[in-house]
This record gives sequence, structure tokens and C-alpha cells, in this order.
Amino acid sequence: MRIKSYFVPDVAAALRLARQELGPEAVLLETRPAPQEAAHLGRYEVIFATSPSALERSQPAGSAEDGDRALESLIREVGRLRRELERVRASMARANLLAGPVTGADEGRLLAGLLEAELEPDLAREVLEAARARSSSLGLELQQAVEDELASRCATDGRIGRRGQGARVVALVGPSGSGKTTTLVKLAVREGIAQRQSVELLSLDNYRVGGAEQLRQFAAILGLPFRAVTSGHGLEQALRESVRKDLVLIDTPGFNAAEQEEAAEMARWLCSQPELECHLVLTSSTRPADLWRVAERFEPFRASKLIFTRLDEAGSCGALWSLMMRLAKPVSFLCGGQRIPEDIEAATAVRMLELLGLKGCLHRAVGAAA
Ligand SMILES: Nc1nc2c(ncn2[C@@H]2O[C@H](COP(=O)(O)OP(=O)(O)OP(=O)(O)O)[C@@H](O)[C@H]2O)c(=O)[nH]1
Ligand SMILES: [Mg+2]
Repeated sequence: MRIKSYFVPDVAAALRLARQELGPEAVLLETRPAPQEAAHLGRYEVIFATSPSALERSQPAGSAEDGDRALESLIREVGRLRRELERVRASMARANLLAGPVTGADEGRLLAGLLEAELEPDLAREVLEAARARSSSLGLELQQAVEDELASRCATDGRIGRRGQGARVVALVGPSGSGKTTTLVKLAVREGIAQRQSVELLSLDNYRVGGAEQLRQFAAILGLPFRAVTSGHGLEQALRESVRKDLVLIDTPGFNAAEQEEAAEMARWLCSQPELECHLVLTSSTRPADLWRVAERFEPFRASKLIFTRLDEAGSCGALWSLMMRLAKPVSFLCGGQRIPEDIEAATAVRMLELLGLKGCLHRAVGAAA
């Protein structure tokens, strides 16, 4: 195997050079920002190798399986490269932000607090600038102005379902393992049983063997009616029959990135029900760039609200804030543990500010200044 590094202004240039010199089978091993002493040669160092599978294929004729494996590894590589570029971009944005003018000790601490909480650097800049204007026009302390500015950008709405003629119908969608089923059961207890509302549970999780079983068992424990639905038509019929219920909660399978077609089909089923409200369930400990990518993937479901789970495991919650602000969608519920039904709360601006750690940061700032 031959390995070669290229210092280039962008990755496309490296790909061109590698393909010329190493041949069309050259495989990208790594991309990283060029070290300072080599920065004059190019912004990135991109390392290529002639792939072992290429060598195998150059001997006897390669099988279709080899081709598939090479393609899979290329796809994985491109994915890794994308993540790496995002990381570089984020750290550059962070560096630019920190290099920008910081006019006072409090401002520096506030900025550091927002960045530490992993609020997107561009948003942190925007919030701080708006807070500065708010502070001078209203004569507020800067820390109060930052808190007010964030509160004004925080969207929460802890209600589920649209009040209409029939049942309130809510579907939870999201990536695999994000906590959809657990959250759905928590909601059935909190918003249904505890409010003396009649609740029905539906499961569309017919993709995996036994996918609907987990919810069927919860329904049996809670004494709630349950149906597994396997088609758009079945969903329509089930909703017609549930019209006298107060609340219908629908569980869905966790689609991964390779199941876009299946996800799009289910999104069509759900979106064709006008009374249905979709909540996107996301894990708050997901890396900011991945959170954004997952939200993009679930766009076809046209979720109107966001639910964040695993707050008990999240080190920082800036990513959750960034997503809420960028998508301009309210957060409905926050989940901080596995206990059913205890570990769920309706989202509020105060709780969201607490999650950002801002209050702590402000108190520290005030304490330090005193
Ligand atoms: N720590 C923690 N664990 C959670 C939370 N919410 C759910 N879980 C756990 O996460 C795991 C997956 O939860 P599920 O509710 O099955 O997730 P799902 O999205 O329905 O998963 P799929 O149906 O496989 O897509 C379970 O072990 C849950 O107990 C939370 O807020 N905090
Ligand atoms: Mg589930």
C-alpha cells in the first residue's frame, strides 16, 4: 500500500491530485488542518492510500462483493470527512468569535459561558450583540440583557395535540433509540391517565420484528387500548375509529440514515392526517452537528415541536438551544431519565435557561465582580 499526503486549499484539489498520481482507486485516509509550519503549502493536509481492495482487484478479477465493500468504505470515508470538516469549521468560527472584541470582563465571561455550553458560535455572537443593544437602550446590566435576549428567543409549548372536534392525535418520530416509546408512555400517563382523559396507543413500528411489542406490553400494564398499524390506510381507519377518544398517541420506528425511503413513506401517511401533530424526539447528548443532520433527515415528517431526552446524560445543552433557534420550532417536553412517568416535564423558558447553565454562569460572573 502506498500512502501520500497532499497540502491543498480544499479537499477537491487533493482528490484530483491523488487520482492522477495514485490512480482512480486511491482511498482517502484522513483530512486535517495543515500544521502551522506547513500552512503556506495549503490549508488542509489530506492523506491518501492506494486501497488494498484495489490491489486485490488488480490481480484476479474482483467480485461484486469487493466492489460493494469498496463503495461502502468510500461512503463511510466521505461521512467521516464531512464530520471532520464541520468540526474544523466550528472550531474556526469559535476562534474567530474569541478573537473578536470583548469589551469587558462580564462580557468575556458571558461569552465563554455560552461557548462552553456549546451554543453555536454565530448564535452566541448574535445573542451577545443583541444583548448589548438591549442593555444600552433599557439600561440593564449586560448579564440581565443576555438572559432576557435568550428568553425572548426561546420557544416552548408544553401542550400536545390540536384541540378540535375529535381526539388529539400526536405522533412521536425520531432516530432509533432516541426515546420515542419511553416518552410516549410517559405522555400517556401524564397527559392522559393523570388528567382522566381516554387514551389509545397506536404503533406504526412494524419495521422490526417485535417492534410494536414493547408498546403493547406498556399498554397492557396501563390498561390502555392498543393497536398495531401497518399501512397508511390502516392508520386512517384506526384514527376514524378512535374519534371518540381524548388522546391518541402514535409510536413510530426509529429510522436510520439508510432508511430514507421507508421514512418518507411513513411521513406521507402521517402528514395526510390533518389533525395529527408530530413531535420530533431527539437525544440531547447528541453532538451539535449530528443533531442538525438528524433534524434535517426528519424534515419530511413536518414535526411542529421538539422533545429532548437524556438530559440526565447531556454535558451541555447549547446544541439543543441552537437547533430550537435555527428551526424556529418550540420545545414541548424535556426528559431526564428512564423512570416512567416521572422523568418528563413540560419545557419552559426558565428551565431552558437553566439547562444552558446561563444562570450559574451569571451568578458566577456577579459573584466574581463583587
Ligand atoms: N438516561 C435516559 N434514558 C432514556 C431516556 N429516555 C429513554 N431512555 C432509554 O433509552 C432507551 C431507548 O428508549 P426507547 O424509548 O426504546 O427509544 P426508541 O426511540 O423508542 O427506540 P427505537 O424504537 O428502537 O427507535 C431505553 O433504555 C430507555 O429507557 C432519558 O431521558 N434518559
Ligand atoms: Mg421504540
